[in-house]
Amino acid sequence: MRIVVLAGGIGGARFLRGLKVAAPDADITVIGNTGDDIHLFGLKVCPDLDTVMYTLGGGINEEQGWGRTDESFRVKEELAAYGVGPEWFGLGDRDFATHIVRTQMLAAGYPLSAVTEALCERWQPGVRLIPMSDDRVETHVAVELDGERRAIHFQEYWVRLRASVAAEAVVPVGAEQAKPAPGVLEAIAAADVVLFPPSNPVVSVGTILAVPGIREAIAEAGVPVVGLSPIVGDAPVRGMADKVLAAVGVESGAAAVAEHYGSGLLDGWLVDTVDAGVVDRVTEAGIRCRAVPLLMTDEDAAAQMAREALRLAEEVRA
Ligand code: FO1
Repeated sequence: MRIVVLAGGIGGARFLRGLKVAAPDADITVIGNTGDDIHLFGLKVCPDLDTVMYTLGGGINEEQGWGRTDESFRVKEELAAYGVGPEWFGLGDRDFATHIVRTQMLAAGYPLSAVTEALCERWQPGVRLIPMSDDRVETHVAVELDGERRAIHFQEYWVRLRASVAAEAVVPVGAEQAKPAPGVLEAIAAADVVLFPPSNPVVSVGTILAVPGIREAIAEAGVPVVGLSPIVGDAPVRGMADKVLAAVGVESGAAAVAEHYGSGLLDGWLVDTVDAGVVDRVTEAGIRCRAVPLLMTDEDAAAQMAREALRLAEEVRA
């Protein structure tokens, strides 16, 4: 079975770890969000690609969900001693090596997709990880700070401000001109099922879908497209989905997110058991819906969620 997954960071990576257990023989292609990418200290940092790569390759810091295990911050301390920031973004020494290799390869002329493939040779994530695009796309968030409207990088919104101010708009800068990376459209066309993990529907899955051609390829693939709600009750399981959903005028709820994707894209939707009450609303929107436990407390729970998603895909197909 060929499965295509559109993944953001922590939620996407943990779901993928479960999917590998649930479907050990499947051929899994992950289309990774690169809107969170940031240039720091002259280096290109790709948080979502790295989170997927480290999580599936056994190198992730499990408590944080991002960055390397057994990490130290000597380089960051030295940079700070020179007065070189930003001090709010935690790049560890081991993680730095990844960004140095990536930046060196990009400077040598390799596209991000080839660089990601090369990095994955070390990590052996057991999936094919492709960035959504080789072109630069950067998610910016419009906020009001000190009485002034400003557009800031998504990482500044999330890591420095901890999403403490309202997001007035979310813009994937560069997405309109971006092309899907080599292999993205081919993987979608060859897929038996497409899955949206419980990743952020605006700044993760939404950014991938904003690359011209990707949404259309999924809608036209003629295979089941099944998603899992990142909202349980009325709050995101992690992250700031509620804040960025408000920016695009969508209420923070499992049904509203399904409607936001829409029946033109989504065939099936899993909500948590606490949201069983919205199953009828989602069904009325033309999307087959089930309520199952959706908290990825451990790998078994993530595997069970993946099984439920694949089961719903089969129901849709039948
Ligand atoms: N998240 C934080 O909350 N604080 C950090 O200092 C931080 C640094 C960081 C460095 C590398 C990396 O790959 C991820 C990092 N993250 C950090 C996670 C990241 O900000 C977001 O969780 C994702 O971009 C959202 O998917």
